[in-house]
Amino acid sequence: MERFRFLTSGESHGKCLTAIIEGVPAGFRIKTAVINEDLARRQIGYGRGGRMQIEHDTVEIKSGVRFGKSTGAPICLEIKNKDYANWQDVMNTEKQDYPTEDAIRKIEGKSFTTVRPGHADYAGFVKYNLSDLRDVLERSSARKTAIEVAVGSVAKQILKEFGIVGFSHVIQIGNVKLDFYPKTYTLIKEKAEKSDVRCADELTSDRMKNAIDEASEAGDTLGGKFEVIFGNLPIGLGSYSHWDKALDGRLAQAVMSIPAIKAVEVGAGVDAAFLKGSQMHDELFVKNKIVYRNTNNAGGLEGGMTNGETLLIKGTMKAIPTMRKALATVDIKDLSPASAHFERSDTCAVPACAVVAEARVAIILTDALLEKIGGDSLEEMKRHFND
Ligand code: EPS
Repeated sequence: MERFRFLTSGESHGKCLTAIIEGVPAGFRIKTAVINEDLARRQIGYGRGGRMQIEHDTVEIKSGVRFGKSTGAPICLEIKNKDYANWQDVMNTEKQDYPTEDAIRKIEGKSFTTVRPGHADYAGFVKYNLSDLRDVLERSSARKTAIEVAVGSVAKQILKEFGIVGFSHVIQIGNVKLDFYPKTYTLIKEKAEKSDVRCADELTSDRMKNAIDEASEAGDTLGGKFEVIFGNLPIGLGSYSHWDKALDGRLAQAVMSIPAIKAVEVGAGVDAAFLKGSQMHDELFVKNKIVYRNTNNAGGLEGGMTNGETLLIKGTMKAIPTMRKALATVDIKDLSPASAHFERSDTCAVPACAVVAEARVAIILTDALLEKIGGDSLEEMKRHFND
């Protein structure tokens, strides 16, 4: 069974972020410029912190692609952290036997022991038996989602060959909700791409930005909600035959494991609780031998499989736990009461998170497509797809 899978490595302020993707069949056009566009989309977003001014994320394809086309070999991607220039002493991978006084000052300056409630700090410190929470922060940071977006961009380039396309948009920040959706998905996409909070309505975008400003002034942070939409999916990706083959479960895991996600919904999602069977289920009709439906409460998934309708996934992100308004916590040095650690962070990262979720969904869909149609080359996949 063909699989599209990947591993990443890299710390927030380390040298670079790396991914190795396995399972890209030969013959696909993989464009660096397209990956870089997606990386830039992740960086945009009102409410982001100072780091986004330092980084201009660009990818280097290091293997698995020749003359712009995949060869079937593993693809290695790398994004350099520009900020590493300022962290070389702190993030050095080698043990320094005689560190300079300057290096010691820098390392101590970046060490911390006051747990941030809501972050990975406390459980990470206990689990890995660490003494400096810097070691937890560096890998648990959402910085690693940059390389995941690069992997997702490769997946999107594969899906596009089969006409499968998708996007993401923000539907809530704090208590500001998108109430009026533009009529078509094309319009939602166009408008969301133009908004610096990825929201498809200008007035709502402005209200979202005001909410971010207010939170920022108060030293607070904001969460929200986004939607990922993919269309033109063939029927039958995923399966009802076993729990781990169900596509809804695989998509939920992919979105749920993005840092700070607290809920994932498919189609009507949590509103399904309020709907009677007669209101919830999408009736089928036929015209000219083509089956169609007028509603999509199922969000494109029935029985853990794509059903030919548009895939609709929502994600809820909690407010970022690194806050100027310090919460009560403990110091792990001596378990004394303390104020939580603060360092440069974002006030709101929901727009960026939407782009990350779009990438994760694309990865799962590519895996499921390969699983269904198989093939070691684009040509072979196309033959299987059209059969
Ligand atoms: C991020 C980079 C980080 C943070 C953010 C996401 O940069 P720095 O820590 O250097 O400011 O802006 O990470 C977090 C908020 C977090 O809690 O991990 C990025 O590239 O997305």
